[in-house]
Amino acid sequence: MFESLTDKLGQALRNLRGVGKLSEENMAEALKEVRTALLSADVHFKVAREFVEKVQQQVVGQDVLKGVAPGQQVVKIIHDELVKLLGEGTTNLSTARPLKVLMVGLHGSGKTTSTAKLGRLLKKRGYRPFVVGADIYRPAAIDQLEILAKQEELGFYADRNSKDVPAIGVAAQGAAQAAGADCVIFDTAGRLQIDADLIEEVKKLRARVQPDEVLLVADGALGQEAVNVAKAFHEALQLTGLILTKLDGDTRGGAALSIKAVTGVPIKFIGTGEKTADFDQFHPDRMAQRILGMGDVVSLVEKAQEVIDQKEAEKMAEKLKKAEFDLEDFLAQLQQVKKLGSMQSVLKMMPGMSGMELPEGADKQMAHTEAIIKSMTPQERHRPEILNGSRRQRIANGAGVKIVEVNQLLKQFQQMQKMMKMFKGGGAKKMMRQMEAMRGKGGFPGM
Ligand SMILES: Nc1nc2c(ncn2[C@@H]2O[C@H](COP(=O)(O)OP(=O)(O)OP(=O)(O)O)[C@@H](O)[C@H]2O)c(=O)[nH]1
Ligand SMILES: [Mg+2]
Repeated sequence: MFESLTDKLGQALRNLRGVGKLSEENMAEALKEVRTALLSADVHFKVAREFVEKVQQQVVGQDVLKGVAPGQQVVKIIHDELVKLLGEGTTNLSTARPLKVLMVGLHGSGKTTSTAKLGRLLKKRGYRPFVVGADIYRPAAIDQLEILAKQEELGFYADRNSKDVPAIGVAAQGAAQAAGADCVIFDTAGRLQIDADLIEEVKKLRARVQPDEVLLVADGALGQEAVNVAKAFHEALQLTGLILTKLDGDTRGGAALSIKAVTGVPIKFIGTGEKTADFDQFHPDRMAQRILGMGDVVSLVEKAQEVIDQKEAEKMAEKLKKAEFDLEDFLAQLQQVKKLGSMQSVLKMMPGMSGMELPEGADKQMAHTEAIIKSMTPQERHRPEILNGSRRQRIANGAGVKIVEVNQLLKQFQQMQKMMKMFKGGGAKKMMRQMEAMRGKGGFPGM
């Protein structure tokens, strides 16, 4: 459901390329796309609005980090805001002992499976868990739980003859205590839709067993409907947490964001498959990455922050402004880009670009450029105009390339220098035209 967010973000953020400072104007469109994407992914309009406002506050006025595209920097900010939003409230389970957990949710959301999964997990954490089949409407549900309990070696209680759910709850607690269990998990019945009878029944059970946790088991693939369900359950039962199931497969976890934002109930666990082992404590940062679908943009930005020396970058910018930028500086820039990995791997980490192929041999071209500059003497790098035919041949031999490549590089560099001088002389418009003209010709790799 968040695929569209990824695509739209990718598009909107691509338009930010070349922007030096993130401003209200140049961000407006991108943020509008973020909002639209959130809305179309069934996020409540208030949540979407507040979220975008928060991101905007952080983004506007930030200098663009050297070495990352402004769009990527925005992705990082969106990511961090998502983590904050998803992570508010504790995602830890109550530490009470004995621990009593009530599982509620719609039909087929994964209550019975999650009951066994949670039992298994708590057993690993040193508890002696006991699971209770309190679904009196489907005998098969009780059998299902019993099989899972056997398989995971958990205590088990059910009363197949009783229709009195609260009484079953009380009897189960007695049985659990007698068996020396210190954790009881109640699996309850679901309905196709939330209805008054179901809520009434669970409310009574809740009153009788006084659980430490009331966990709503919600199908992660549901959209807006999941939010309504969660709201209704929360109003009736004061939920203490959520278990989002079926986050394996294509689900992007959009429901997670909506439910969490609307109800304020923290997500505590996620189900990622049919097996009892497919169950994890919830991690806001992983979920944020999943919702964004931004591959590794976030780590790319972090890497760039680490790798690219801010001071160094400022010095470069100053040189560029004064038109003192020479091939030596250019080489240093190339090497900075290289620290991020190959051009293709850098591209892969960018939103919307992962499928894009660099023109054949872009990395090779970059390597050639580097080799050419390295074959020059410091004097030549500083004053390329002294490079006559024989020097160029020597450099080509040294770099293992053809002399035309050396000529090409020098020509492009000359054009760039011209532009820098124009810029220095205030001919910004003229420079823009020049740049437009150059764009078609490939320009410098890595610039
Ligand atoms: N892929 C996947 N399937 C799951 C997950 N959790 C549960 N299921 C499957 O979803 C189906 C329903 O799961 P149950 O645990 O029976 O759901 P329930 O909420 O107890 O259903 P009722 O008792 O009928 O209300 C089963 O086929 C489970 O195997 C999950 O995290 N991933
Ligand atoms: Mg069930």
